[in-house]
Amino acid sequence: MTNNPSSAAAITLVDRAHNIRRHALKMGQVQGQGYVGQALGAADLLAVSYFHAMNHRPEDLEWEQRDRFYLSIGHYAIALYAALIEAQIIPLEELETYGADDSRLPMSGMAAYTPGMEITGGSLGQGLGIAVGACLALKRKDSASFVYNLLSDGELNEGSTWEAVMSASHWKLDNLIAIVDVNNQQADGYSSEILSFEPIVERWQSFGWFTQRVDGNDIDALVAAFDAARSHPGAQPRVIICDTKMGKGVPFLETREKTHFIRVEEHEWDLALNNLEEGKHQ
Ligand SMILES: Cc1ncc(C[n+]2csc(CCOP(=O)(O)OP(=O)(O)O)c2C)c(N)n1
Ligand SMILES: [Mg+2]
Repeated sequence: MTNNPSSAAAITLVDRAHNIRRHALKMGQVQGQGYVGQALGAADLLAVSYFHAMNHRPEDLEWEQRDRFYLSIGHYAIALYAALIEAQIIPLEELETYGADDSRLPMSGMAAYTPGMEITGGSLGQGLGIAVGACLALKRKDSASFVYNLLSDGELNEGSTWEAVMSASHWKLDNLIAIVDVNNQQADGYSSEILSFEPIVERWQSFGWFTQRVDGNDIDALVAAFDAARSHPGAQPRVIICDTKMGKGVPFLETREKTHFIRVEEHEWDLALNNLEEGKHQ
């Protein structure tokens, strides 16, 4: 972030990720259900994106030189809202409106409603293509901005994703950084069993991308990968494949089966929030 308030200077990325998880759980609690497992799993990569990697100005969302964050997976909106709340782009108290009529935080993300949300995702497999178009436009404007595109392992089942993968290297889009959240889950079961995405590194490499694979819940590994993606000298797009754990930080959600969309019982929300706090102090 370019505006780093001095009071926030001591907040570490681990703290940021923790706060993102807490905001997401609190939003989930409002509805009693949701895509909470994804938010817990992706919190670390969101913390590194918003508080380490990206140049952006929370007080000036239209700043032309900003790096863009394109959320391809509309159902991950709760995760993005949590990051936007942590970045003070959305006020903390607004999380109480999550999923309500007229809220700026609908359960499935809508860019027109939510400050800081750059694209409307939801129809899987579209986000990377949108990012390719944006990267081409930025290059034509001689912009130095990067586009970060978060997509899911389920989106690797979509042919349109691979069309975009191929186009990005054809156009030598070295301003494009794709982040793939490999949680090995999708709506109908394990991603690896529904349509295997392996060998994932070799596949992206074979399409001409600078490819890294990291533990997506390891902040230090993420920082190193995001830095390397940005500074890589090759005229090629970059991808960071992040292996994440659904429900990360809340043990009883980490081990729950079928976590694509979860209902959490009323008494379990406080337990989940307590578990998260306890985990922080271990
Ligand atoms: C083109 C399209 N097909 C189907 C869906 C329905 N759908 C919504 S989320 C989802 C699962 C996608 O996999 P992933 O994003 O990896 O799931 P998660 O990790 O969140 O469980 C599906 C099939 C959709 N949104 N778009
Ligand atoms: Mg998935």
